[in-house]
Formats: sequence, C-alpha cells, structure tokens
Amino acid sequence: MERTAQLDARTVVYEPAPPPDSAHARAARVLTANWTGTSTVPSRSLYPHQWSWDSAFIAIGLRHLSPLRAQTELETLLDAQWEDGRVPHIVFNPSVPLDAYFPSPDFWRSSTAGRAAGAPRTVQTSGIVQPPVHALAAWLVHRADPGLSRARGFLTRVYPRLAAWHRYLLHRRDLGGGGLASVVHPWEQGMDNSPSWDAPLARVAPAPARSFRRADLDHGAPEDRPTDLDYGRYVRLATEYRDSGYADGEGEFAVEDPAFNALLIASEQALARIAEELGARGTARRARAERLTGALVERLWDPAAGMFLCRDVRGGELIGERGVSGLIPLLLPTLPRDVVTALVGTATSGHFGLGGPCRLVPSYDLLGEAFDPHRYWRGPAWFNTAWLIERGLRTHGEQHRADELRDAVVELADSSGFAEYVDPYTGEACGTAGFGWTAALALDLLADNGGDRA
Ligand code: 9WN
Repeated sequence: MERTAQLDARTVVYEPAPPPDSAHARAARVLTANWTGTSTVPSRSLYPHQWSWDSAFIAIGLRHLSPLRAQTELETLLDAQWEDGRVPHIVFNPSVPLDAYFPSPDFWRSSTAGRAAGAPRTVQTSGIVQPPVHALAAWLVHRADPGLSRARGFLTRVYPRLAAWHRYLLHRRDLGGGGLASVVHPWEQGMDNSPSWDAPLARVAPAPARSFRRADLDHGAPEDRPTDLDYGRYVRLATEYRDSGYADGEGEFAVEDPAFNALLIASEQALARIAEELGARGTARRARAERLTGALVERLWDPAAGMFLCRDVRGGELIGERGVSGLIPLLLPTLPRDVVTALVGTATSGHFGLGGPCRLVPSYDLLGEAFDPHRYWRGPAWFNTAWLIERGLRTHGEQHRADELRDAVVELADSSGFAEYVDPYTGEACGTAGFGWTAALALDLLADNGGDRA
C-alpha cells in the first residue's frame, strides 16, 4: 500500500491527506457513515443490513481507504455462508428492527427452514444468493496490501469458502444442464425488475398484496421502485423456495443470466490466481473458466442482437430483451474478438447510447418498449455496471472509451450525492443517496490503478 499507513480497521492516515472538499473525501465519508464495525450497509435508510454483491463492490473501493476493513467486509459475509456453499444475499443485523426492511429474517426463517441446507445457527440470513463477485474482490483486496493480507492469512482463510461457493453454483445451480448457473429469483441476479424477467415472471401467480407490507416505499419514491405486482411475484417465489427447505431445482423461475455467469467466470479466474498465490496450481480453474466462457457464448450469445441475452430455462428460449447484463461479459479477457467488437458496437449504438446521449450505460435498451428512465433496473444507469463495463473496455484495448466512462463514473457519482442510480440522459439522482457501492467504485476509479484493471 503506497499511499496509506494502516493503523486499525477504522483509522487510516493519508500521505498526503486528500483535501476535505474533494470527491475522494466525500466518497470516503459515505463509506465511513455506512460502516457498522464489521461490514458496510448499502444505505442506512433503504438497505440497513449487509448485502452480498454490494459487499464485494464495497470491498473493492474500501481497499483504498483501509485494506483491513476491506478484508473484514468479505470475511463477515463469508462467516454467514451455508454448509451447502451458498453465500446468502442478505446477512441481517439483529439490532435493526424487523419492520425496517422487507422481507425480514422472520420471512426467510433461515435457521429453521434452511437447516437441511446448512444455514448458520448464530446469524439470520436470506436463503437466496447474489452474483459471485467475491473472489474477484478478494483478489483485488489482497493486491492492495499483500503484506497485511499474508500476515493475517486472509487468502488462506477465504479460499476454501470461495471454492465451496463456486462449487455450489456450478453443481447445484446448473439447472439448464449446459454448464451455466441459473438464478431462481430476480433478486438473485441483482437487477430486480429488469424487463428480461417479465416473460418468466408472468407465469408466477403473485402473492396477495395484503399478505405482506413493503418497507421500501417508506424511503423511496414509488415511481423509482418495482411495482406492487412485481413484489407479489417476488414474495410468491421466495415463499415457495423457503417452503421447499431451499432445495434447488424445483421452482417455477430459473434463468441463465449473462452478467451472473460472466462474474462467476471472472471470479473463477481470480480463484486461479489466489490458488497460485497460496502455492497451489491454478490450471484446472483456468481451464474451467475457459469452458464456461465457451458455454456462455454457445448458450447466451445472440448475433442478431449483437449482445448476450438471458435464457429462460423453464421455457427453453432466449428472452428477447436487451438488458445491460448482456454487455457485462465484455469483462472476460478471452472472449472471441468478433463478440467483443459486436458488444462495443451495441454499447455505443442507439440501444445503450454510450459516448452519445448517455455518459453511463443505461440498465435497459433506450429503444425498448419497457424503457423507463427512472424505474430502478428498467432504464436508469447504475454505477456497478458502469464499473464492470469500464473494466471490460480497458481489458480489450478500448482505452479512450474506458477513460471517458471512468471520468463519468467519478463525476456523476459525486454530483449525484453518490446516488443509487441516475437518469441515463440527465444524470439526475434517483433512489437513495449515500449509496455504498457508488462511493466505493468511484473511489476505485479515482485511484486509477489501471494495472489492476487491464
Ligand atoms: C433486494 C442492496 C440491493 C442490491 C440490488 C438492488 C436492491 C434489494 C431491494 O438493493 O435489491 O435484494 O430491496 O430492492 O436491486 O442489486 O444488491 O443495495
């Protein structure tokens, strides 16, 4: 770590200290305000617990402030891992009132309904998962301060857990039989109300509105959030999964998603590096990442759309909606060249407007029928997807476009008050302010560690 001297998990001395009125200092203040002592909440008001993929992105930014806090963030999450290998999408903070967030621990009942799947007894969690960004995050966190990481045995402790997590996804979640992992709930993929879910969700009978109470509308504008009908279906799917004892393979909803699988592949590549750092061989993992990349192209690439699409495993067909998820495989270094060229073309076309009307990448096709610039994952631009695409552009030698996207992330994150998401045309803030991964990923791009990203 060149620029900081580590004192403890909370205290960092900067050499030199960033000016207090800088974007860096403002982003750091968000992460300090959201830190609970062992992890970071995405937002104090809307999301007052620990979320899985948020923590991975947050750790990637936090490593520039405190490598120890970044390691702790990931370790806290992995402490809540189930014995079957799944890493839960929420780890609940017992001191937060039950009605502060829905669905709360008494809905998921992890320690009873999840017993057969090996849910932990001492901490309450949800029973679904989120995208596997964690091994990638662990590797980047290690790289920020290898001395501290080795002294604490960080990689030695997290490696078996990350390996079990990937095993769960590759074995229990290959519901389509083609090698890719399926998500069994829209919350698992992380882009909750993406139009890509509309067709598979239409088969799900919504739970009656009176059977649950949404807490999100206490904090967020209804027009920025999923609808009540969406929530009815989310609740139905989660209830059925819980009542099956969180057994995989039975549910009505199963989708192979390009971003979820691309992140699994990138994390498998990171696990290979971690294995080598620990003195083992990474060859088998690299070969698996290659096979998975092949399966991704074979099962989800759509040449006519010029991007990856989701596959509805229950219906068997590709879902004809262009979501930002279909651009994220750009992250993968060994993607065929013609696929890379087509993806860059689609990102910069009228469908996503990158480098034209949009400085960040919208979450959904600007020309799609379901496009809505303010409604959550149906159009607004998010900072984690921009960070992933920036990394992908840089990986494939698109330095100029990557630089423009990096600058846009940093400027819009700061000018929006580290918003959860923004209007893709105007950059107007939507959702909650002081959002964890927005601050963390802006910090990461401010650090401009091109070597790490290329
Ligand atoms: C449900 C925490 C999470 C993110 C997701 C985002 C949103 C939750 C919700 O917030 O989902 O998991 O209540 O809407 O869609 O990506 O991880 O920030």
